Amino acid sequence: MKIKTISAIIAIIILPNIHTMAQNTLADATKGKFLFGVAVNMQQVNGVNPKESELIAKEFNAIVAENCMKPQLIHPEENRYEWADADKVVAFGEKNKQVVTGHCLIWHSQIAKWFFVDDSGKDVTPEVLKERMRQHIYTIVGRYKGRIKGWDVVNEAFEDNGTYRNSKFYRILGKDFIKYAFQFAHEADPDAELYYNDYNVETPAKCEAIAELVKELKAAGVRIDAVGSQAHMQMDSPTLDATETSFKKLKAAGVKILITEWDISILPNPYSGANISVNFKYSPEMDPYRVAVPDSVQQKWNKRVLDMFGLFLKYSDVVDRVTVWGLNDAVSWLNNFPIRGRKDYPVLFDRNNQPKSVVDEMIKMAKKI
Ligand code: 9MR
Repeated sequence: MKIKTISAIIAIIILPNIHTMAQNTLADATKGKFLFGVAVNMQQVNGVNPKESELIAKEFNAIVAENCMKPQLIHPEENRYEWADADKVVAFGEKNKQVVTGHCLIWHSQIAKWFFVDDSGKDVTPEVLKERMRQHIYTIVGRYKGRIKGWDVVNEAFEDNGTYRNSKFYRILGKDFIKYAFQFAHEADPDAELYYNDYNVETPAKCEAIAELVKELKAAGVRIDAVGSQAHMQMDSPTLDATETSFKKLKAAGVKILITEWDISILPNPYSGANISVNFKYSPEMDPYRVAVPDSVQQKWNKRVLDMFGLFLKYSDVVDRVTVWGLNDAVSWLNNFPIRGRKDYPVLFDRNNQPKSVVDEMIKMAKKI
C-alpha cells in the first residue's frame, strides 16, 4: 500500500477520536446541567505559562478572577480605581467564550481602610458609608455592564454560628448594608445576576441565617439570584449529608445554588473554614505528602470528589455553576492556608497540568445522568 493511502486510513481512524477527546472535557460533560468554571490568576490571564492559559480555555466554560476584582485591588483609594487586570480577565473570558463572574463587591476583608474612615481617621457616618458603597458598586458594575453574568455582591457576612459578622459594614450600617449592596448592584446593571457568597454554608446555623437573609431580601423586593457556597472542603468535612441538607434549605428559600470556590484539601487541618486571617505554625506532621500522596489517601480523596460531584449533579435543577478554586495543585491558595508552605493536592489538575484520574470518572458520571 502506498504511504499516502496508509496515512489516509490512519487519519480516518485517528482524527475522529482526537475530536472526541477534545470534546471530552468537564465543561462539555456538564453542559445543560451547570457551568463548569475555574478561578484564574493574572499569570494565567497574561499567558505567562501558555499551557495553563490553553487549559483554562479548553476545559472550562466559566471563569472568575481569583483576586484582582477585590475591593482593595480594584479600588485602593477613594478616587482611584485600578482597572487593568480586571479588564484583562473580562476580555480573556470573552475571547474564550466563557461566562465571567465578578468577585466580589462588598467584603469586610481585602478592602482598603479609607472606605470606612474620614480625614481625621474616625469612622464615617452611615450616610457616608452608604454613599461610598453606592459609588463603588455603580462604578465597578457599571464598567462591565452586560459583560459580567453575575456578581458576588456580598461576601462572608455571617459567622459560622449564624450571627452577623461584626464587620465595619455591620457596625456602621447594621444588617441593611447587605440590602443596599444588592439594590445598588441591581441599579447599576439590571440584567446582572446577584449572589450572596460564603464559606461553611453547610454549617446548619450559618445556612439557616443565609436562607433567612434570602427570604428577607425577596420579601423586600430586592433581587437575589443565587447563594454561592464556596465549598472549601476537607477530607472529612463537611459530610455529604450536611452538604445535601444545605442544598435543600437553599432550594426551599427560592434561590439557585452556585458552588463558587470548590477544592478539597488532602492535608490534615487544624481549622475548617476560609477566614484568611487564621493561621497556624508549620510542622512536618501537618505536611505529610511532600514527596507523594499514598495510594490509599488518593483513593479516599477521589471518592470524596466523586461523592460531592454526584451531589452537584443530583441537584443540577438548582445548581447553576460549579467553579474550582484554582487550575492546578501548584497555584492553589491551600498550599499556604491555614499553614504556610505546605504541599496540598486539592484541585482537579496536578502540578504538571495533567488531569487527575478522577476527572475521567467525573466526565463519565456527568454523561450518564
Ligand atoms: O485564593 C485567594 C488568595 O490568593 C488570596 O490571597 C486571598 C485573599 O484575597 O483570597 C483567596 O480567595 C478567597 C476568596 O476571595 C473568598 N473566599 C475564600 C478564598 C480563599 O481564601
